[in-house]
Amino acid sequence: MPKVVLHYFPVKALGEVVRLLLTYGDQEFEDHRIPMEEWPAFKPSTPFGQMPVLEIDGKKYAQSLAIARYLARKYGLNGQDIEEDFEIDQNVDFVNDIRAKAASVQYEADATLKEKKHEDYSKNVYPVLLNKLDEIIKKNNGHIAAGKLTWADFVFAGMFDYLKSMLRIPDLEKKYPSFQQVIDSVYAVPKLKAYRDNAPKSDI
Ligand SMILES: N[C@@H](CCC(=O)N[C@@H](CS)C(=O)NCC(=O)O)C(=O)O
Repeated sequence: MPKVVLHYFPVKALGEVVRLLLTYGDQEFEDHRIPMEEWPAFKPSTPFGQMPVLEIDGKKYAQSLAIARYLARKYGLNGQDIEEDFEIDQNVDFVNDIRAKAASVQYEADATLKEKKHEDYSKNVYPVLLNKLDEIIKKNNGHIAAGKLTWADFVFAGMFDYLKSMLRIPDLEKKYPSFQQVIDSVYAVPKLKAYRDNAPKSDI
């Protein structure tokens, strides 16, 4: 077996999808959780100055979605043809757009502007995006794409708590039961449920 290390912060956020996919693929890995204080020293060794970074026998793989797509191909969680692959990529990009919108508020340095932006997006932006996602999932049998379990569901399940926290909607899955369906479809896989039950707890 290759030596596999996942470098990420001690949270789920953008790293969890990689942890979930490695677990799904029965790949043993070192879950290297780097505390914020140690990050400045580690940062220059990463390909883009960011994490997650997956290291396989010393080769570094960066960008969470590229890593997820790569592992999905290894473990059979991609589409069955280029049409399905396209739909998965498209809908993952949409999920990522929602995350990026919320992150643009979360990481706004000006506190007044941050609150203004949050108010505006909560009223005018998030509902449109979340309703659209709800519609997509309903059309896809409780999945993000292709009407079946794919790596797109892993992306969503992995980042869900992070997304919820940035949107400031703690009961998001109650407002949108379809979102819970996607998460449930991932953790219905026994090894993923076991992974979640034993993973270090984090709010995001
Ligand atoms: N597009 C990148 C974004 C990665 C990213 O934003 N990582 C954040 C943590 S979630 C990070 O490394 N922040 C520390 C920094 O930029 O110094 C991906 O999807 O992997």
